[in-house]
Amino acid sequence: MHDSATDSLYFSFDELLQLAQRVARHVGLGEDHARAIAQVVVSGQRDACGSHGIYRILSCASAARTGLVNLQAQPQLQPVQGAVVRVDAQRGFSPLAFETGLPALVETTKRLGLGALVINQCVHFTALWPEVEAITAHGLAALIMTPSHAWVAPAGGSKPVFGTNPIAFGWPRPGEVPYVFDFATSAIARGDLELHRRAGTPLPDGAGVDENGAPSTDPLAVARGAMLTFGGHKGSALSTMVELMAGILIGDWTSQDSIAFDAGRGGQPCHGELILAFDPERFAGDDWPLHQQRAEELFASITNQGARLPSERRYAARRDSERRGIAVPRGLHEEIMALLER
Ligand code: NDP
Ligand code: PYC
Repeated sequence: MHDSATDSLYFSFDELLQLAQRVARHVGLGEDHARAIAQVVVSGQRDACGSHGIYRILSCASAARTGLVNLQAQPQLQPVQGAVVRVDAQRGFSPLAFETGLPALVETTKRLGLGALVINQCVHFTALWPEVEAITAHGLAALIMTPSHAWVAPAGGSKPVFGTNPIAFGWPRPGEVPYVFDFATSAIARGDLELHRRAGTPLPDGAGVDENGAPSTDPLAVARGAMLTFGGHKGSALSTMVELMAGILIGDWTSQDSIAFDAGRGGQPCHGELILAFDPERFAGDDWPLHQQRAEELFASITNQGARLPSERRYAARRDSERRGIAVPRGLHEEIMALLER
């Protein structure tokens, strides 16, 4: 269906899933990768996540063409060591590596109360909330972080050191969608900078500096200069933590290593990811249902005053998509179809 008011086409989840899978296979990805990637980017489009929806299939295709991604990688699940489940992604895309490690993460977390899934050497271009939701679906809380490419300057500096380094958190709720937040520690995500560049629109104030360190809202100037963290020194410290915990701690690359490996080829970041899971029944003990109710009271004290919970916009978009189909801007759809001709 085409809506001329929004110039968007509307698809069912399965239609869009098949299109994304076709593109992924067309650029040379194996069947399992194509399925796992399509699931994530179509979920993003369904939830109106502009920077990490179906648009990302374009990033996936261009990354595949750099030759830096192992398109047939079979993620290797390593023997579990204590609370640490490790998957070597073999330089393939991350969604299949996450799927490979999830069952062992859930089992380990339920056994020990706390579990870590370490993914090494994955090429990463997706949002983190689909992984958070996959963990909260098991009644567990989740905390996830990952580096990216060094595009972001530390507070007080003007040279890129950090990636856009997202942090995501999820809390399971009885009979409800989970409480989830998921954001870049940069003022805006790189995906949003790209969308501004494509649309020819300025960045918000505070998003970045040009090559001379002067504040700029020009996406191209900021791409040549540096993006900035959100919240000044606070975002800068959180971003440093992501480099340490999801890079150095797990024996993997930092955002600086990732961009050095890319060497100007314009591919997607390659590094590790740290996924922590917590079993509330082990932490809170037999009184967990009581404490879970206290969490609900906390959420109510936020929403009762008109404030919203993170992910509420996303869940509302999901409901809309389920009702009337998933909207894809016509121009973006044309670009995706053109990929199939190349
Ligand atoms: P946003 O700033 O769009 O949103 C951040 C979070 O805050 C969301 O959970 C959002 O919920 C919530 N939120 C927004 N406004 C409000 C509000 N007024 N009240 C309460 N909560 C609110 O995220 P970013 O642009 O920083 O990141 C977008 C995506 O990019 C993320 O999914 C992230 O994982 C991904 N990303 C991935 C990277 C990678 O290396 N793989 C790197 C950087 C980013 P809601 O969605 O409902 O608005
Ligand atoms: O939007 O910053 C971003 C991003 C980096 C890698 C994937 N998404």
